[in-house]
Amino acid sequence: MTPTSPFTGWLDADPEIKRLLDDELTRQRTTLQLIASENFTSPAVLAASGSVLTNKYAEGYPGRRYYGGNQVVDEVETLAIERLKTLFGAEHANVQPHSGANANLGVYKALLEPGDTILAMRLDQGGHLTHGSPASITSKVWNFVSYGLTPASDDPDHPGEMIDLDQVRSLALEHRPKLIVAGATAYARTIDAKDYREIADEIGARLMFDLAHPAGLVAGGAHPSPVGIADVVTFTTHKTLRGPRGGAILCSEELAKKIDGAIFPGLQGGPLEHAIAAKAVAFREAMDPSFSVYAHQVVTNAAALAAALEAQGFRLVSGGTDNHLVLVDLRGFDADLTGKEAQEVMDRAGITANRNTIPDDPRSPFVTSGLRLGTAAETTAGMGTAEMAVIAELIGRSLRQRNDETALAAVRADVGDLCSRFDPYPSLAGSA
Ligand code: DSN
Repeated sequence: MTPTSPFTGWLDADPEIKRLLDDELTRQRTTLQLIASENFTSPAVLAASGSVLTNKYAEGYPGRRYYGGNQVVDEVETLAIERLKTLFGAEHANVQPHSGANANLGVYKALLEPGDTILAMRLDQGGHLTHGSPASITSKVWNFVSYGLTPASDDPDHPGEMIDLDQVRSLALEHRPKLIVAGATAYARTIDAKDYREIADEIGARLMFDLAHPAGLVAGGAHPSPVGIADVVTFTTHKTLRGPRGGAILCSEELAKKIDGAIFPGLQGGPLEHAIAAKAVAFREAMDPSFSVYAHQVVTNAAALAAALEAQGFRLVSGGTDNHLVLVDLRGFDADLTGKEAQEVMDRAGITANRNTIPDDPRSPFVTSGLRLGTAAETTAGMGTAEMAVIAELIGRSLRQRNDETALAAVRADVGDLCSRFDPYPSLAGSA
């Protein structure tokens, strides 16, 4: 019989992309992945992400679609919603946001009018672009007032650079925002929703918690949950939660209609049902008791990495960590070393991280004086506290010897040895 389909089979038809995917799998396997917002997602999540659900248009919500043929998709999305509600104990879940940025935009759109005031954390203090950065559309549509951290302190018993809740309260009383945003992208300490709830209640504001970074820690019981305290909780599914790239929103039944309408049709068209299926897979994985062990190990590893980095002579913003990340102030280690150069040097040594602004950074966001490091990915690969000490030593060695290519090659070889013992994907042959 003559085949009628034009397809010849997986990626054999595209050797260039096949090679690049193989190259990326090799990179992820053979170098250290320390970007705090990344993780190694499971082969099951990868399979769902690459499934035929990518073909389906499904504008609307389960049972209320604008296209035919959504019987299966409705079951997929309902499963994702129910699993997510169970995982976090939430009344309502929306799994359609394409990203954390869209989730945040959706909440602003649902709860506010253009021009309304929002109180959120400033980007250079650890906040996210969508928390009102001048570079983000959020700052063009809404009026942002920004809070930051307390001043740095040399007293190890009273470290500074903590979220300045007194400032949050006084700005809230002065500006009467309609919405207060808690949560950060580069903050190493616990953020307790209850502190913000009190302030929001004092002025009758809504409270949104951007949980993108610690979502997996909350799911695994290693971090306090803002669900039921904040009016709305947004997050991405690909960081500590270890799912596919994407976003999600949790809220009370009271806000469900507004939130759903703000995401579709307010902000997005067709949902990415292949991503939603992959989110459902990840939510199920996060309900397994082994995920709680993982989440606690991520935190233990970050504390071990922090201590080992301090022993290498690095100063840590906020004096340490309670979560999955550490923010390094490079200036004490070497006044001439920028975050940009450190990131590039570490790349050459096989250590992947991102430069980051530190509070009141004298350098631009493109150059920076800091490095952000996270433990979520390498903990998935099986690393523990002993490996965190090795990683800190490799980082210290590469940055001290950054102008010596032979020394960097030696670090690269040691990184390769370490990674060869912790392969995140032993079952994948290639073309992941
Ligand atoms: N860019 C993400 C992060 O790295 O934290 C936030 O959107």
